[in-house]
Formats: sequence, C-alpha cells, structure tokens
Amino acid sequence: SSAPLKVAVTGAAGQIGYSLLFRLASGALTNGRPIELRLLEITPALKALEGVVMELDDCAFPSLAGVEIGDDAEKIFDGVNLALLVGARPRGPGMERGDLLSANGAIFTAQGKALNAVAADDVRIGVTGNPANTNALIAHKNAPDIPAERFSALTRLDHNRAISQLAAKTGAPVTDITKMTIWGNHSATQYPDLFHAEVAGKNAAETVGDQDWLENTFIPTVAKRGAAIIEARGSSSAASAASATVDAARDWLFGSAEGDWVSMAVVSDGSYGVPEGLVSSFPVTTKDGDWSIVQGLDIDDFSRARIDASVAELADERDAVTELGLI
Ligand code: NAX
Repeated sequence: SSAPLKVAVTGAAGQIGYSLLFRLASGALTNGRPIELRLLEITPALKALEGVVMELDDCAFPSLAGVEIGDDAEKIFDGVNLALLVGARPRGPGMERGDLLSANGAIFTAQGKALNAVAADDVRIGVTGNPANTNALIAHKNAPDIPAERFSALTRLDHNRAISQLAAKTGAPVTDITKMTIWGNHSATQYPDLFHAEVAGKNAAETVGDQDWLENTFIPTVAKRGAAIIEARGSSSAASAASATVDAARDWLFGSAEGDWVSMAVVSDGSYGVPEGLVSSFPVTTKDGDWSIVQGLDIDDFSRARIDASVAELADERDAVTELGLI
C-alpha cells in the first residue's frame, strides 16, 4: 500500500540517530514507500533534534512523508507500525551494573507501556539501545497486549561484522557468505557460529580449516569489535549500527533472502535449550513480518558451551531486572 509506514526512533538526536534517520528517510527501509518519522528524545535534546530535522528537510527526500518530534512517548508512538528503540542510558563513570540496569529499566518500562497503549496493531519493536536484549525483555514485559514475537533486540551488527571478517579471511565477497549465526547476548559473550555458515555454499569452518583462527581470532574480533571501534574512532559504532538497524528491520518486515537466514534476538520458545522467555539471538528466517527460528541445526560440544555461557549471562540479567521489580 502507499500509506506511509509510521516509524518511531528513540534517541533520535544521538550518534546512531544521525545516521539512521537519513537512511530511513531516503527509503532504504521501505524501498521507496513513503515513511513518516516519529522522533522521541529527552527534553534537553529536543533543540539538537530540531537541527537534525532541519537537515532532513534540506535533503528534500521524496519518500519522507512527515516528521514529528517530541519528548512524550504516548504522543510519538501513537499509531506507529515500527518502533526502533535506540536511545538508552550509557554507563557513566562509577556506575555499577545494577545502576545501569535500573536507569535503562526506567526508560524501557515507560516505553513498553506507551507502546502497549498507543502503537498500531501491527507494531514491531526493535531494540538497539544497550543492554539491548534485556531492554527488549523489559519493554516486552511492560506491554502485555503486544504479542511477544513483536519484540526483538539487535544482533545484526554482530552478524554483519562476522560476515565481513569471514569474507576477509577467505577472500570471498560478502555476497558469498550465507547462514551466519550470532547466538546469545549482544555482549562480549555472544557466539558467532562458523559451523553452520557457508562460503559459496561450502561449510565455513571446513573452508577456513583453522580452529585456532576461529577460536582465538574470529570469535574475539567479532565479539570485541565495538571496543576496537571506540579505540580507533574515539566514539562508539554509529553508522554501522544504524545500517544494521535498517537491515534488521527491512528483513523483518519484508523477508529474509531465500536459502539464507539472519540473526535476531527474539523471545525464546525453548529452541536449542535456551530457556523460554529469554531474549536471545538465534538464526531466523523472516517472512511477511514474522520470524521463525531455524530448526534442526546440530550443535556440537564447542558450540554448546559457548551458547550456554552467553545464555547464562542473559539469565543473570533477567534475574537482576526481576529483583529490581522492572519485569
Ligand atoms: P548517544 O548517546 O549518541 O545517543 C543516545 C540518545 O538517546 C541521546 O540523544 C539521548 O538524549 C537519548 N535518550 C536517552 N534517554 C532517552 C529516552 N528516555 N527517550 C528518548 N531518548 C533518550 O548514543 P548512540 O551512540 O546513538 O547509541 C545508542 C545506543 O545504542 C546505546 O545504548 C549504545 O550502547 C547502543 N548500541 C547498540 C549496538 C547494537 O549492536 N545493539 C551497537 C551500537 C551501540 O553501541
């Protein structure tokens, strides 16, 4: 249909927002279908956000049907079909993990409730703001009328990083890399899996044939890429995070490629021994706005231990936010 897709972005005046909004407005998500942007920020950031909107105006994007900004989630989320929750509280100096979880808990409980009250019936919610998996869990638990499968957290950046590293190692173009999987948490414990990935249709782990590289170079490089970007650039990944946010939303709404899958952190149904209800990353295929976890993959002992370690961290985070009364 040609009715504009209503897309909310939170933290719109931030670093990721500065890249994401222009990709969305240019039609990268909707393939040219008109898009209406609803931009949520905290009150002190609204002036900066007005400046960003001036720049959006100045692009004269043909697919941008309207922009609304504000600091009231119930107004901004009204009728949205997609909510990209990017804004979050970063860990400040001296902040303990519990402080970080409560600061973000306050944001994601409120936003979950607001989405529950006013979003469109077909809303999909993608969480980029960290700790992404647990923030998605909090939003989901505070939005009882929205089906659990409408919530996801972003592990697509990790997925894209893994594709890029494998392409560089094998000399294959990124388009030859398929069936990449990130399992678990979007954190340093994540498990990028080469045992099911393929390079030009051949098993990636066998093609690489180097367990030492897989274990001691590939996995840590992907898992610690965020820190390497901060070290090099002086600030955290922004354009790549925005690009992954668009990739994830586009595939979710419009479908993953035939013969391939993507990584998304979704509410577990117990697949692969991941406790039901945890928001954990899985290999998924998507079609018509729905995802389904790829079933039947053989998980060897090496992979089992890595998945279990990351899932244990997610269970700890869930227990911590349960104790804080956030879910
Ligand atoms: P910035 O600090 O540049 O921007 C965050 C914005 O969120 C700020 O403008 C702030 O005012 C706003 N904000 C805070 N509370 C809000 C609220 N209650 N409602 C609306 N807006 C609010 O961070 P940026 O670099 O853009 O990163 C945003 C988030 O993405 C961070 O949590 C970051 O850790 C996370 N990331 C997640 C990644 C992923 O792959 N899942 C990778 C990149 C990034 O690190």
